[in-house]
Amino acid sequence: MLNANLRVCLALASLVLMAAPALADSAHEEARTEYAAPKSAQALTVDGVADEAIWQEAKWQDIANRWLGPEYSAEDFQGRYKVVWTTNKIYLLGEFVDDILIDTHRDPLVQYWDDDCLEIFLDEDFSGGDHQFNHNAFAYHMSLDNQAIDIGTGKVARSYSHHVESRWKQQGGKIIWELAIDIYAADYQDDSDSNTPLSLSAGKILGLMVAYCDNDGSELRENFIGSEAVPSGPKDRGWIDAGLFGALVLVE
Ligand SMILES: [Ca+2]
Ligand SMILES: [Ca+2]
Ligand SMILES: [Ca+2]
Ligand SMILES: [Ca+2]
Repeated sequence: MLNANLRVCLALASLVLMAAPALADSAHEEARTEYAAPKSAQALTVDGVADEAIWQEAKWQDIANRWLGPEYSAEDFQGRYKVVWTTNKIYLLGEFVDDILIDTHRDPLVQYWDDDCLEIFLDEDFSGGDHQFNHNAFAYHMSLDNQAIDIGTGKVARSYSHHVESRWKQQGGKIIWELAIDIYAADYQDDSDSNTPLSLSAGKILGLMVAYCDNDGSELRENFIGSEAVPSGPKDRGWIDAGLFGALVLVE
């Protein structure tokens, strides 16, 4: 039989559990964004032109948390993104203002974060946790030549460009960047050709964070600006810590 104190403790614990928001868990920082992505019946054309009707149904999410570098102006950088999905892929639309586009390191595996670079962090099962040298989550660093680079389990950078179809276009002073991304689970094997992208369905929750490395002519990137707030610790640690990612909810 439970004693009275223990019974009170258990009652309080269950109240706390009931009161907690669904997406607050110990694996993630508090106050993560929650993005509801609408489903597209058809595959989209990845061409940097957002003329598919489904894009009108998705809401914009700002990329406005300054993780590294000094204050910047609206002419220097602005960014926001949308997401839609199909059974086969996640589609991301980025809209950016960047006054100078730069790709100094022509080798895609060298200092890719110090060129202008769109970073898309994806955690297939919203598990949070470390993903530096494993595939618990991916951090696709998209270069201006549309390559996707991340660190593999061999602890060196490698190309995952076969996971991401990417095209961008300038339009009215803005960069419209459209991407289609295959989603892989944590059991992804580098150097294997038998990895299979997951089939997606409504109700699934993934971890997602989007960021931009802005360089306008410096040796190192000038700003690193992301979609999630980083309340404590190193603000640029998304490439290691999936606990910073927001929740991407797939809805019908
Ligand atoms: Ca398109
Ligand atoms: Ca800039
Ligand atoms: Ca994971
Ligand atoms: Ca730039």
